[in-house]
Amino acid sequence: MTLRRDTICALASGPPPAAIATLRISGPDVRSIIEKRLSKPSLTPRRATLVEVRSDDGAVIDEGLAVLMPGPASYTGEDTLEITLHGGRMIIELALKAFMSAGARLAEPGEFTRRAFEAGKLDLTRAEAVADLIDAESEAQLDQALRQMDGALETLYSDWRIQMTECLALLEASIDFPDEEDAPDRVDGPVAEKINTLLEGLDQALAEGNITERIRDGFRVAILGKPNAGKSTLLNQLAKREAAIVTDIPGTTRDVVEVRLTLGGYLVWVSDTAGLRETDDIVEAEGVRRARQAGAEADVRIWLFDGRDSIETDLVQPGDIMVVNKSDLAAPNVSRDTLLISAREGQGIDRVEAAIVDRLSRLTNNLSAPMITRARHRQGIERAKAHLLTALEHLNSGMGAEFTAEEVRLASRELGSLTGHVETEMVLGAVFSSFCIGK
Ligand SMILES: Nc1nc2c(ncn2[C@@H]2O[C@H](COP(=O)(O)OP(=O)(O)OP(=O)(O)O)[C@@H](O)[C@H]2O)c(=O)[nH]1
Ligand SMILES: [Mg+2]
Repeated sequence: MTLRRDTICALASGPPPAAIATLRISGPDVRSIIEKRLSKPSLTPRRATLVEVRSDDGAVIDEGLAVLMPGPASYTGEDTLEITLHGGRMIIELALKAFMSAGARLAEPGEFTRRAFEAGKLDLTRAEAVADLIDAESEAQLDQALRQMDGALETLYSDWRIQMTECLALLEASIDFPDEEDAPDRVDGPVAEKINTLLEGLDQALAEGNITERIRDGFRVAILGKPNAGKSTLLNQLAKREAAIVTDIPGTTRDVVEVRLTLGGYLVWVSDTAGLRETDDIVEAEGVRRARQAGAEADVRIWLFDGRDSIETDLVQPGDIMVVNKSDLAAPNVSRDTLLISAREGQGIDRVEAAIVDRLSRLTNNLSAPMITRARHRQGIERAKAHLLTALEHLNSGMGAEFTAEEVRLASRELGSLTGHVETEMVLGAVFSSFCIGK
């Protein structure tokens, strides 16, 4: 039995009031809604037509451009109407009400894309890319989303699944024809080789995934140093606003203060931290503990020194950025790769930014597309990897091809659930509920 779908409608453009608003309707009742609520009873497919939208009592709500995209050649695969009206709150509300009284209901978050997925228009990785495209705030995020939209991840996962299927074919053959001359031994070698190649690929993707998740969620940059070095002043300069409190009292910052920036096309979270020192003050001591933690978790560390103090480098690691501050008060001799700035005067901030971007581009340089961007994918790949490792163990301990095959099958299932080829309602719900309404 095929379920008769209902018709959904939603505001697909940004929050009102705005110059214009695009409403979207998709489902079997689109044509009858057009007949009931628009001033033209039918529309030429894929052609923008000027129409009036009317409420159920016939009153004109607004006039706008409507485009009918008949299924299956539409985003959702169903008949879809997109209509652009003036972007006022009242107009949008009344228009949606008019569509609802003619048979539509309000869409849930991501429901249009979910229908596209269910109509086979895109796999789950591409559906996620749609959400990422919308959310992208930096060029690197956009690049990544576009690549995923292009099917880069889907291709990677299906290649892996094909290799797993080949493994299974070998194993099945040895199960079905056990009497063939030393059959198990003949397949063990090739199967182990295939599994090892797969594991290498999975491992590489996992290693790169750390970076790509950062591209999506933002890199972490921590400003560290002694009390009063000017860390909060530097943060405020980078943020171009007074995000953190600045005073001449050492130990002013206690909590980690984070600001979100885009630098050189990357999304970055910069955190200002408590000055590192021994202290009996329990609040400050907690601040120092958090500062150390922020430093340990950061992708890029900036060590800030007061130019009048001695420069201690015990905690500095290779790749960290060394910055000497208060150049207006003292300009000590520093090594070539140490930056000399005056945070208060706003001098040299651009060089600090450039140094951050330089570190980030080094991190992202060696990435081979395609890449994993979400924790969901990393976890799926990790589970697939665990099954493959168990498969190898079974193979090596001579457990029998059935056991090895079962693990390979489970690994393949994990990848299938990433693309949506093996569907589980839970996965679909989790993916689409993070979308915005109207998408
Ligand atoms: N002359 C001069 N003073 C600066 C400069 N940068 C910061 N200061 C001053 O140094 C003092 C401390 O600055 P903060 O930014 O609060 O220092 P901090 O490193 O955040 O200090 P804690 O939060 O205590 O760890 C303030 O009085 C700032 O105005 C600078 O470039 N030149
Ligand atoms: Mg501070």
